[in-house]
Amino acid sequence: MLVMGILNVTPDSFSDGGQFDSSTAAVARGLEMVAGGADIIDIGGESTRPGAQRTSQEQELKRTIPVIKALAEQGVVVSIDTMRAEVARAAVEAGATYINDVSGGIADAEMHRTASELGVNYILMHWRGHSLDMNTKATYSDVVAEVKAELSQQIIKALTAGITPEKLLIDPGLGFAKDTDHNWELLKRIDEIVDLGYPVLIGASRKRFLGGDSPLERDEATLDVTKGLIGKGIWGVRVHVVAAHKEVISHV
Ligand code: PMM
Repeated sequence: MLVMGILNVTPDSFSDGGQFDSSTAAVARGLEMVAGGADIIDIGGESTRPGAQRTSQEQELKRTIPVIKALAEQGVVVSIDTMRAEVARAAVEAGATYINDVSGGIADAEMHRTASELGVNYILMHWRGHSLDMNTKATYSDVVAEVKAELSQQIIKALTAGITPEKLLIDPGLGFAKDTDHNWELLKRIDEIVDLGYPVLIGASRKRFLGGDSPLERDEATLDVTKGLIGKGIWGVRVHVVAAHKEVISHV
């Protein structure tokens, strides 16, 4: 199981509290995660926490590109966390080799074509709408079956746009238009998502469904989720605290 370290270069990120909103600090944090064993660093310039307003494309580029360039130059495997095709393109030109699109291609009609043209890895996440009102879309009769069906639809679109199956990864999108019970049900029945046949990434780190009053109180619970995923054919976990996850995974 790979460990993807989260590097949110956003002043309003719910978990970093804006601590790493300058490029220099962000690069240092990225290198620290690499030293801790991170296989990939996922760099995002737009907050997707529930209720968040959108960030402008210009702002997103300004926050992420210098950090991507600096880390890629040092040989770090970089992923760009963006829903915008133009940001993805600039990030890949700066050295990113993964596009992590939390909207799975829904937010930007050009995304799948762009990812296909760039020929990089594309992480397609389950998504039902922007963060501002996504909680109103958390209605399912069978969350796993519906997430699976909606992921399948986007997978077909991605493949039709020319993304090759070898470059495609999927993510059930914990916390995105899902309430607490939905997230736990997805984790419990994660094998059904793995059955889709693509590498699966899981992002549970510090999310509200884990309980606790603040994100920093959720690190133990995040580790427990990762422990529970071991042996289930999961490709990677997207986490804030890299070294502890590496440790847990290596002890299997
Ligand atoms: N979660 C967040 C942002 N990007 N990307 C993927 N692939 N999966 C996720 O679950 C995911 C993501 C929101 O969490 P953060 O604000 O801690 O980055």
